[in-house]
Amino acid sequence: MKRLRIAIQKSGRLSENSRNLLKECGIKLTNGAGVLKTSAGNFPADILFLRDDDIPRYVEQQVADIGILGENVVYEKNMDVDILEKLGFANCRLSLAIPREVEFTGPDYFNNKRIATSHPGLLSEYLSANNISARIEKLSGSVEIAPGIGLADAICDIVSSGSTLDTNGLQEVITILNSQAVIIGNKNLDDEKRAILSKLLFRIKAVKRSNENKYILLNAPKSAVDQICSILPGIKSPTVLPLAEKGWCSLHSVVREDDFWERIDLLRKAGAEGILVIPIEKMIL
Ligand code: PRT
Ligand code: ZN
Repeated sequence: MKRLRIAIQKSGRLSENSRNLLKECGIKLTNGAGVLKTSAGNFPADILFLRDDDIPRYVEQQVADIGILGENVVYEKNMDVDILEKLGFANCRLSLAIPREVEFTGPDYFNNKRIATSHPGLLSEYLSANNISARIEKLSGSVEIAPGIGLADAICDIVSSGSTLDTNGLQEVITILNSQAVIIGNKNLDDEKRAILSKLLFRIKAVKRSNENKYILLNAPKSAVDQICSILPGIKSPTVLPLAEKGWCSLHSVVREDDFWERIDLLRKAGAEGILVIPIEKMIL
């Protein structure tokens, strides 16, 4: 039987989340750090540990069948691969930044400026789409120090919290791209590999959904049930169970993590009590 070759980052910001995702999908990685390849014991997959920059090329050439990496690298490398699923971690953005004391006058500011970056492909695409003529200074790291040492007038770099820009006296002025970790796949997988891949993607979606949702239980007076049901759309309709105490019932439902606090406030206003919120292990629809 064939095995799906999955490339993940060897060591870096994506490694731990990538390993955890596979683990949550029931794929046990037997070997620890220091190896380049390992076999999953209980799933037809081999894992390759690579530098993230190499993953798009290896997937295009089918050295690996699929890979997990940042969208920014996928677009930067511009290889012929499919983006199969967004994974919701390693969220960041590729932005242009200039010294804090300089007044920003709009995209034209960058005309005839020198911009340091390790994302020359995405930057030059942005510049030509906006008719800006600037010089790109390609660096492989420590881009944020370039303006301070006189190497560039601006930078184009990955920003997450913004503290690196802040520490280096820079202000973020334009976001070129929002990025998160994604799964990419080779375009010519045979049927057998596609079958393994669809099994994996099914599990990944279940894990993602469980991370994005919480299970909620609460008690409420029966008279408030309709209003509470409208606050809790749930997967289908909420489960409503009678309580021993007359006139009261218990409601169970699923809420999305992102609007969770707003819903809790609305529920309390509607008369809900004893609210319990529980993480979901797996969510299969
Ligand atoms: O060795 P290898 O080539 O595999 O790894 P790498 O060093 O090229 O990449 P790595 O591990 O640093 O990042 C992998 C991916 O994580 C990136 O391609 C992004 O998709 C994503 N990611 C998420 C980030 C960040 N957040 C991030 N904050 N990548 C880099 N940074 C850096 C950024 O370059 C800057 O120096 O962190 C600094 C900014 O962070 P804040 O929080 O101060 O704004
Ligand atoms: Zn890299």
